[in-house]
Amino acid sequence: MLDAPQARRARFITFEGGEGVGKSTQVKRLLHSLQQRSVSAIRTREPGGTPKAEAIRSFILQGRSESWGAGAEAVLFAAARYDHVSQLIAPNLRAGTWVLSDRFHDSTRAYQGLTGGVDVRLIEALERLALDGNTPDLTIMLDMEPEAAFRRVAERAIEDGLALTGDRFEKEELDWHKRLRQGFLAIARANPGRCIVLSAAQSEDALEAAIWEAVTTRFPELAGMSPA
Ligand code: Z5A
Repeated sequence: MLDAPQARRARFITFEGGEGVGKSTQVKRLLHSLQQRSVSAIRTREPGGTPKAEAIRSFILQGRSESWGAGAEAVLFAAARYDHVSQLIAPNLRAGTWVLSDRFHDSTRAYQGLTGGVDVRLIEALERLALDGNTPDLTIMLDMEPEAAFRRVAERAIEDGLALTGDRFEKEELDWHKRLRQGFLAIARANPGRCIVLSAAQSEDALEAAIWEAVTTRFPELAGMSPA
């Protein structure tokens, strides 16, 4: 049972950026750093994180909603997020557990909104409903040239012995990914109190250290905790 002060300290951190920039890698590393300091924390992802949201993830990433258009897909991502927030994120934060999410609402803003052309009023209305006040305390935007990120994804596919087929977003043209990158950077500029942009074009260890510095600067209560 967690005491009340710990419950008040639980933080919600999201990782955003294009494909292959290293979000999943760094979410796992930050989770490890927090747990080493006995901070109660979980990692999750979007779309997904709960059984219902994972079902919506499969539907979208298999391309089954592609012909519906970006507006309907924004609604689908929001439906997944509604379940994810209400069933997993909010209860954990209330219980004093930190939540780290691999993508969250900024992905809808960037993919469906700024790149997909969906009206900002729809994006904002969906966001209000799905988040229900659970805005991230900190968003770490990992930024790098899409060409270099693609090489990483290709190398990962070779290492895993998989054909590089890609999901439906990975198949978009390079120019589209460059616009997506600018979209994420615009979101960060518009939300300087919440977002921090870090170069993803550095080693995993160097990026992990930069993220830890950003997290401990934002949440000084962590700075004095030594790893077990
Ligand atoms: N989407 C949307 O449109 N709207 C929304 O609201 C939401 C999502 C929530 C989900 O895909 C798709 O849904 C996504 C946006 C859309 N589009 N796509 N594609 P996903 O979750 O399957 O894919 P992703 O989020 O793009 O993840 P990813 O491709 O797995 O990339 P990553 O998590 O950023 O990278 P990684 O897996 O940590 O690393 C990739 C490889 O690089 C791997 O082999 C690592 O070992 C390597 N790596 C990682 N860091 C480094 C460094 N620093 N140096 C060298 N190599 C590294």
